[in-house]
Amino acid sequence: MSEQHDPQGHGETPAGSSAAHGLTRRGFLGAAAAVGAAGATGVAGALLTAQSRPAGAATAAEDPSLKAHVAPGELDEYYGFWSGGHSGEVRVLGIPSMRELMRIPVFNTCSATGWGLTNESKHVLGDGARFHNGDAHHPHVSMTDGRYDGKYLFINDKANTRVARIRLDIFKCDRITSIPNVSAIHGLRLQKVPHTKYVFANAEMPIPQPNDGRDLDNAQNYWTMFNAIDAESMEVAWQVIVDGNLDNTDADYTGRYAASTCYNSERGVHLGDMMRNERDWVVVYNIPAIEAAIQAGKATTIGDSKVPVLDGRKAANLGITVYIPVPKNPHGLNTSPDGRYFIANGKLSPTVSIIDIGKLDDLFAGKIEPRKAIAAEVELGLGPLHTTFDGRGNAYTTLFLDSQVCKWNIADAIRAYNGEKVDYIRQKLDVSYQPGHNHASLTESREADGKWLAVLCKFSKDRFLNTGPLKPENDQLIDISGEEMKLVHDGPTFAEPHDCIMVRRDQLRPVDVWKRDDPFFAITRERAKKDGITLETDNKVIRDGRQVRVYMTSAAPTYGIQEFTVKQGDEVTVTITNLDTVSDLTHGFCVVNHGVSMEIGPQQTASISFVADKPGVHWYYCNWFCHAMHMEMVGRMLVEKA
Ligand code: K7E
Ligand code: CUA
Ligand code: CA
Repeated sequence: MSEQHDPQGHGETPAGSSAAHGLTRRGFLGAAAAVGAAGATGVAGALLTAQSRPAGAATAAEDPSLKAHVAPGELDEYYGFWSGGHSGEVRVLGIPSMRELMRIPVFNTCSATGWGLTNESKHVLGDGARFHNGDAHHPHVSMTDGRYDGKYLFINDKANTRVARIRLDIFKCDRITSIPNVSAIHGLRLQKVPHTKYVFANAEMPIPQPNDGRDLDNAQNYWTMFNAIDAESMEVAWQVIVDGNLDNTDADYTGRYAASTCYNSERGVHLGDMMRNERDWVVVYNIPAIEAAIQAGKATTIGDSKVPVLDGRKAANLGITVYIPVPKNPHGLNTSPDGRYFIANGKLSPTVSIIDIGKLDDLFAGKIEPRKAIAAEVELGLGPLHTTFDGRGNAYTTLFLDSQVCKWNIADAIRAYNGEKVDYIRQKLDVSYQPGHNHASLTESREADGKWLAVLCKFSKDRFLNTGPLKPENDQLIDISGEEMKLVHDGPTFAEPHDCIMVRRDQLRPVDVWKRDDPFFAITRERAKKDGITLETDNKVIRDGRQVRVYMTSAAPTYGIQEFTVKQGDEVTVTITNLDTVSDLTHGFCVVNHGVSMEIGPQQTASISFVADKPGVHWYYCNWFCHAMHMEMVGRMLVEKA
């Protein structure tokens, strides 16, 4: 197996500007070992960890992977929420076991739960129900006073320009908002303080505005926007037009600032154009100034959209944005948990830029030049993409091209930048391979606890059994509780968790059984009410022209209605209320040969609509294993010839 850099891995490297060209990974490690003692020890340790597992009985000191072992029946310390990339879903993992606990369908269609098929999920999907794909990158948990409050998880859809909310009491997506006037929502983070009032979302791709066929080939008239979505109503609160494009974003711990990286200050449309400038920038948004400008009537609207839009381009001079030049095509943007810094990750530059949040007031007041807000700009290695934190003053940055995580000390980096002779790099750990995001436990909150670090590697290559041309990605878990990072687990994943977030298990309060008045199925309850149905007791068929509404209950192992008759061509809606109150007693409803499938959890009401287009006998059955007589939980739909 080749140790050369992947050709894919080099897609973003500017020709001729990288020292990595022609250098093998092994070669680079040799070079790094010669550079710093701390780095060299780390690398050697990493190689040992990765290559030689002690045989037979071992202690946690000898085999760090034992620390991640969660015995059968024991519970994990953390919930991990993993984005599902272009599979469009969210996955729930236990940490440190890395056991997959659940999948939450969001922008995809789910054969098991009926997401995208049921009436309730179609209602959530709204306009977007016509899409059957999504590209979910950035999962983030709502906060109060800079701590995870366990209420919601938000996630973006780059593919179809949406933002979704998942309720963390039921682990279901309850709202999806399509963002107008923009294209491809990428970076997403939440206001941390005083609470998550806004979901901040970057639109990545510049487009003409309105995008109605004008200016098709005039890229100098393409623009993009920074978006704020109200976390409770899920309405778009406002949008800010910016120069360049937008990649990742984060918010501060005062509630006043958010910042985004821009890699395409050139506003180029081709790869070469986007890499012309030595520096792009970080855009900083002044949230109170934005709210004041809207109050002062400075916003406009675009096309049919009612969302207030402010002009945050440099030339507009509204005092709502500043542009801080940083090298070159930066990617990740991460706020340190002490609230002091925004860190922009250089990607095509081997550096990270540390922005002093304490200087932003002066910057917006025009008292200092933008570059004066840079506290330090230090070199870490090749292809820095994302940074995470342990709450003890250290940062961990993924080096995509070097296939490493670099642990470095923020205070020492600033001292070194100011001329002191200090080594700010603590360790470089080899990961397998080409890491994108990394994420330490509780890192986006004031409570960053420096225990576990997940590193989401884009390539697994030879780490797992060969699955043909398409290989899994590799999510590695690293113990960061000590001085030295220790690799403890390799976790193969399917396309493509970009990012994850870990929250302490006591920070979530999921329910066991649905509440009968849950708003998730309010639309169905309303319809039943109009039909004069009591969902908890009635088993009835209502005919309304060509529409047939079948209401039934379920209790293991029977449906309240075991046969119903319709006419060919009828539009049938089956609504089932699960009377079982026992935890984990989920029923399903699947009609053979009709593409009909759904989950009905304990005390849930779920409904699904379809056309009975084939005369004959069509069995329906329960497809969630519920009882010793689960196989017998069946019924017949009799369809009379038209
Ligand atoms: Cu893949 Cu956060 Cu969308 Cu970086 S992003 S890797
Ligand atoms: Cu009900 Cu299986
Ligand atoms: Ca650029």
